[in-house]
This record gives sequence, structure tokens and C-alpha cells, in this order.
Amino acid sequence: STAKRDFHEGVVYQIYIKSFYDTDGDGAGDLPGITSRLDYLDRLGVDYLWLTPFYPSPQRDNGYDVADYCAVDSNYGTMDDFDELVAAASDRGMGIMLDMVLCHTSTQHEWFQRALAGDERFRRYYILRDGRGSTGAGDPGEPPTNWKCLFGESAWEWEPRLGKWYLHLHDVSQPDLDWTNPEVRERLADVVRFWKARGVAGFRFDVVNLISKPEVFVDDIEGLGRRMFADGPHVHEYLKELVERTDIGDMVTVGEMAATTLENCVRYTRPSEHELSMTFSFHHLKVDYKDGRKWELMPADIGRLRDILHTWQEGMQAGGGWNALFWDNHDQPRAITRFGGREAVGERGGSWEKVGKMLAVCDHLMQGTPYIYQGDELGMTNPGYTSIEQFDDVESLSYYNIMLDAGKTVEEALHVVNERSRDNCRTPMQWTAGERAGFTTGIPWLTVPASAEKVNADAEVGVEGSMFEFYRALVRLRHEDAVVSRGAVHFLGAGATADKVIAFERTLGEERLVVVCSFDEGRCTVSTDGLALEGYARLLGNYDDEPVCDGGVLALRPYEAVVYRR
Ligand code: TEU
Repeated sequence: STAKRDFHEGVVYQIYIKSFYDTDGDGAGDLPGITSRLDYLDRLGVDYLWLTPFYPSPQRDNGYDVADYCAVDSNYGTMDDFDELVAAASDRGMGIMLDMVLCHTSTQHEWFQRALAGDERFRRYYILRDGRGSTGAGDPGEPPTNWKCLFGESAWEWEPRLGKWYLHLHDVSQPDLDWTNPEVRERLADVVRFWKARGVAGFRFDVVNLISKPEVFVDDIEGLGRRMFADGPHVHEYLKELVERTDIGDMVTVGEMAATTLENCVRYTRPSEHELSMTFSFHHLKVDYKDGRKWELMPADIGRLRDILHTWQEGMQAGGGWNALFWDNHDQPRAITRFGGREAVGERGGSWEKVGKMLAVCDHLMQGTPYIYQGDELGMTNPGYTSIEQFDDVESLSYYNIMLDAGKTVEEALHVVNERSRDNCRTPMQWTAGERAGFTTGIPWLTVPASAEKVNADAEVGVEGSMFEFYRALVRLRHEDAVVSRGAVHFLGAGATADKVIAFERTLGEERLVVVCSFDEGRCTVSTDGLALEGYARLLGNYDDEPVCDGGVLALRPYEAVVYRR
């Protein structure tokens, strides 16, 4: 499928298939569900649709545990459904991007099963090690290193049928592949070729900066955590090889980079390197992690958020790289709740609309390619579940138990899970105010949030001033305005702005836009000194009228976002 627009000028929409639209009443979304909603996406105006994994999988990690890379899980439809979707999207000028989970397989994958059966060739597909202090065959000893997997416990699992420990950076059912084995790299290139031949426009590569492990496995004594295995020694070489072998250099590609660095992301995305079109990095979404720990709560530090965006926007620009812009994806709580607060946001009360639109302005006006995660365009919020039974995610359940073991009460642990769970973004898409939000006729796999009554597509599409129409206008702005897509970015000094305000400019030739976003729940003022706003008029904003600007002081209302143009 070919999208009508180059990724520099386009917008990507992420579809978490399981929660998008269900056509067969099994309570989970499917491929025909996407095809049936293409008019909605076309109206929003997006150019690319990134689909999360729909390959056969035991679903321990909702499809990121792949059992067969080149087929469609029957829960999601058939290969014909897939081909139909590609063609129908293409008719509307939308390209399909597929999620390639090449760092690990499921333990159910044939390769791992053959390794378990003792086939030496397939044992070499995975990362197997002897235990520490093992006295020989059959004695596990201790795990080879003290590494923790990203979902909590040890990254090593003893497997008697292998007579070894295997490495899993994610769930125990997701053994990491050994990319030092050339045969593995060739087989994974086959996967990319397979889907490319079916007409997709591009790929998203899951945790692709974790594919190259350290040369020597030693304990993490410096508290490096993920940095122990992020951006490993051969990662750039492997990526170049994959891109060249599969000839995807002209397609749109994005790499998900866990715990990465700016320097590496410049290298991943600078066109002359022939690696990727752009990268997701996550530093800006850790500003509410206490001491860097996801499962310890802290209010978002907006000064830090500004510093990180500043560094990444200007740093990627200086290095000739390209950012993927996003607040939300299927691994994050909803940004609107996160930055607005549960009370402030409420269920379409309080500052809900202001926060949602302000975040949208901030994201869509930066330099890079914006990603809209399904439901963001409606202003969907965290569901505020009341019982742990309502959660499904393997990571949430793992940490819930870890927190209980560490002495937290059920209420405390539930509170943290409510703030941080990946399920927050995975709730069913809110299509209507009707039963089950119009998502399914069956029993939804995750509880539909109460907010669906008010926050839904029916209530917003075509309604002036709605969140949906606001997003639609931002997409159009990027399509039509070169200063938004191609302009240079420059952050307007921290000194010039208030504590909770982020301001930057975009320039192209004579054109200049100034973007001011307040993350403050109250009113605040900003000196216009650093903004140079003389002779400027408001282009767009999230209040009906302009903020008062008088005597060199700009008075911003709660969560106000405003874009000025000369
Ligand atoms: O996520 C990678 C990743 O680093 C996440 O584990 C992230 O750290 C976590 O969600 C934040 O707490 C990707 C996929 O997006 C995710 O859905 C998968 O579970 C994971 O890889 C394994 O494939």
C-alpha cells in the first residue's frame, strides 16, 4: 500500500487491533474491524496505520509473543482479510505499517520448540548459558547474571529440556533471539521480505535497540538496568544489514528504542546511515517516575519534560536525525490523565478538553512525525478501574504482586497500577455512547470505561470544537504548512518561560510560528521577552479567544496552548 505522503509531512495512527473494532462478537477487535472503520480514519486524515501484532500467538503479551511471524492469528482474521485491508487503505491513500517483533519469539514458536526437542541448529537461535556455580549437567546453579527482565523478575529462566538458562529480556515466554547467529538474521530478513511482498508501506521494529547483547555477560553492579543491553555493540551493523537485505530503505520505518541515547538515535535515523526513518525514545515519558522507577509515583516534573524535549528536538535536528512524536502508545497510561490528573480531567468535566488539546498542540507542532494512538483523538482517559481483576497486562500483574510482596497494601498497589498500567491505553475504542461503547456485541476483553458515555466518536466526529475535529485540523495543518513539517525547531529558553510552560518556535525562510503550551492547572504568566511576539496573531489555540498579552506579559489560562504566526 502506498500512502499519499512522505513521512516527513505525514501523520501515523497507531491501531491496537485487539481494542479497535470487533466484527465477530468475540469481544476482541479484528482486521475486518479496521477495514470497516477506514472512513473514520480517512476523515481524521492520517497517512499511515501502524498495526500492533496480529500474528499467531499465545497472547501472554498480547501478540508481542509471536509464535509464527508469517501468518494471521485466527482471532484477528485471515490472510485474505489482511490483503483486503491493505488494498482498501491504499485506495484511500493510507499505507500500512507492520510491527516486527524480531528481538524475541514466543516459547511457542517452532524454533524454540525445536530447540527444546534438542535440535542443535535451533538451540543456536537463542541465548543459552550455564548457571553460575553449576556443578555440571542437570545442575542449574544460579542465574548467569543478575539482570532483571523488563517485566520485573530475573531475565534468565532455567529450562531442564535445554539443560541451560535462556535469556528473556521481557516475559519468561519471550526468549531472546541470538542475533550473532547469521542464520537467525537471515530468517528474520525473510519475515520482513514476506510482509513487504504483501504490499505494506513500512514497519515498526519492536525494541530493536536490544537485539545486540553485550560481548561479555557481567552483573549489573552500576545500576545501569536496561543500559546494560541497550544499543549494543553490533546494533547499527545489524540494522544496516537488515535494511539492505530486505531493500526497505525507501519505506517508512520506525524503531522502538528502550533506554537509548540521543547519539544513537541520530545514528539510527540520519539518512546517510541507511538504518531507519525515525525512532521512538521514552525519556520524556519518565518525568513522573520517582528515581526513574516506573512503579513509584511522583507528579510530572514539567521543567524536566521541557529539558528533555528541548534536548531531543534540537539534538536530533543538529545531527540530521528524525523523531517520532508521541505521548501515548499501547504501553503508556493516557497522557491526558497523566498530565491533567484524574480529578482535573474527570470524565469530560474539569480541564479534560483543555489538557487534551494542549497536549495535541505540543506534539503536533514539534519537528518529527506525530503518532496518534487510537482514542487520543477522542480524548480517551485512563479507565480508573476499581479491582485488580479488571487488569489483564502481564507487566501490571507482575508488578502488582511485587508491590504486595514488598509490603504495600492492596489499595496502595491498586492505586499504582491504576496510574501506571499499560491497560490504561488498551481499553476498547469508544465509538458510541451505547452499550459496550459500540466496540463489540460480545463481552469486551477489557472493561469499557465509564467515560464512553460522553467521550466517543459519535459525539465528536463532525462536531465543531470537538477533540476529534481539533486533531483533524492539526493533521491538516501539517499536511498543508511546510513550516510545521519541514521547519527548523528552536526552544525558547527556560528563563523566558514559567515553571510549567513549554515554548518553542518553528521557522522556515520568512515563516515563523511560536508555540506556547502551559502544563499548569492554574493561571500563570510568561514574559514575552524571549518569545518575540510583536506583530504576531493567533493561528490556533484551545480557548475561544486569545490570551491577554499586555506590557510584555502573556497571561495563560489553565492548560492553555496557543500558536502564533507572523
Ligand atoms: O515494549 C518494549 C518495552 O520496553 C516495554 O517493555 C516498556 O518498557 C514497558 O512497556 C514500559 O513499562 C515493546 C512493546 O511495545 C510492548 O508492548 C511489548 O510488551 C514489549 O516490547 C515486548 O515485545
